Amino acid sequence: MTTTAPARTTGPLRPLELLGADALLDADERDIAATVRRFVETRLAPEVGNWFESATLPKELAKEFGVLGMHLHGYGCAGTNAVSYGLACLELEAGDSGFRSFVSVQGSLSMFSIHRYGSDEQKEHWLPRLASGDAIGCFGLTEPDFGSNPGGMRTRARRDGSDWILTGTKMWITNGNLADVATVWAQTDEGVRGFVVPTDTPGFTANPIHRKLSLRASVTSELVLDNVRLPASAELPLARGLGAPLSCLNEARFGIVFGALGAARNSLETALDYAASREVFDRPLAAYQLTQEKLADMTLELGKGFLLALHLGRLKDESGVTPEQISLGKLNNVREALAIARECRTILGASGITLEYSPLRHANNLESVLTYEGTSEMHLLSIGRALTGHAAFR
Ligand code: TGC
Ligand code: FAD
Repeated sequence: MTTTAPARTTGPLRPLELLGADALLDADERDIAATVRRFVETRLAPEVGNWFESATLPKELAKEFGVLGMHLHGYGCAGTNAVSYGLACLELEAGDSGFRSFVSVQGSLSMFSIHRYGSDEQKEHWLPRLASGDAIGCFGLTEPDFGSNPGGMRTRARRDGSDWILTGTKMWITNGNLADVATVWAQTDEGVRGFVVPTDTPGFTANPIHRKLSLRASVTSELVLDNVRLPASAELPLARGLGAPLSCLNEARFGIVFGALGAARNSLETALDYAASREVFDRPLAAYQLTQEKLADMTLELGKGFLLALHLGRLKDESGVTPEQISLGKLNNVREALAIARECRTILGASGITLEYSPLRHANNLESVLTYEGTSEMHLLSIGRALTGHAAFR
């Protein structure tokens, strides 16, 4: 059989076009990505600089995203494949990591925890309204003294008759001040358990964390649980031990594997456009070899990251993906996205330090993405354990 090689292109091309990324997706996947991309470009991108500057994210956006819990089945969720969910995360994070974070926490942490571990009553009550954005959820695992090591958590749930009483503090909780419901993880006499806590329960307080330099278009909070009394029905009946919250993290980390590439792609497209129009020493910046080396190297890393994300997505859809495989993707793609966003900022010169251009905003955001959902060090150790059989966490 003979095949004809596609004609050589002399450009200009967008970075993922050069890779031929679209040819690896089916029609539904391309449609979902295009729909989310249009929403980001028309509704979110014009406002993101203002939201970042004023450190806000309007609560009303929840009803507009249209992708909350899209990869879950039933209860008003779309039931798409994992690759489609990943592509939606990529397009959202091309706008800002804060948008992807909102969707990750709502769909992969709050909704997934209830979907996987909840009772029928909890699912029927919360999932449809979380899917539509009529309710907002958050996920409280991290504590002030226990981030990388959540197994040390001090938040305690004790029984009082058939009720539970929760006491403790959760820290760095995305959407904490916007949330109607919090999934809270606590230590009990029988090990770690999860609880579905309506945020208007007496004793529950959310305090916003101010003066962030990163992920400013996202609400981050401290949750204080001061003798919060809950009925027995608030416990997630199927969640037993630390493995339950950690399994939710796999879902959110998977979204980040794709999502971080959105921040990188948008930074690179911004730098390409700038380099094309900016004249230095009487010629476009794009025409210099040093600039082209930067652009080519970044395009290569973006493309490799996309192939890795797609590989993990296909594995997840076909046979499942292990936590260590997700660690490979999260570690690489966030690390490379951050390097790309920083390098793009250099191409923009002084203009790159303002909110007029996205790369430095993306780089600042990616500092959080590098830390949350398992720091780079945790993912290195997770890969190290898989390779050697030795756990070097402690
Ligand atoms: P270890 O002894 O290894 O494990 C305890 C139990 O959990 C199981 N397990 C997992 N299960 C499912 N998925 C995973 N990824 C799992 N990792 C471990 C394990 O098999 C065991 O089960 P069992 O039945 O034998 O008891 O636990 P360890 O205490 O040694 O800790 C391991 C370590 C360090 C990898 C883990 O604690 C960890 O992942 N730390 C990082 C914490 C983290 O990522 N926190 C994220 C909080 S949420 C967030 O950041 C949201 S950001 C907003 C956004 O997403 O946009
Ligand atoms: P630490 O665990 O104190 O780590 C500090 C440094 O020590 C890191 O570099 C770490 O890698 C390193 N380190 C730790 N242990 C080891 C070791 N064994 N060997 C070598 N190095 C080590 N959490 C939630 O539960 N829900 C949320 O919604 C949420 N949203 C977040 C939003 C933002 C914007 C941020 C920044 C964080 C959020 N987090 C959330 C918390 C996040 O998951 C934690 O910040 C993260 O897990 C790291 O914990 P830590 O900040 O306490 O750092």
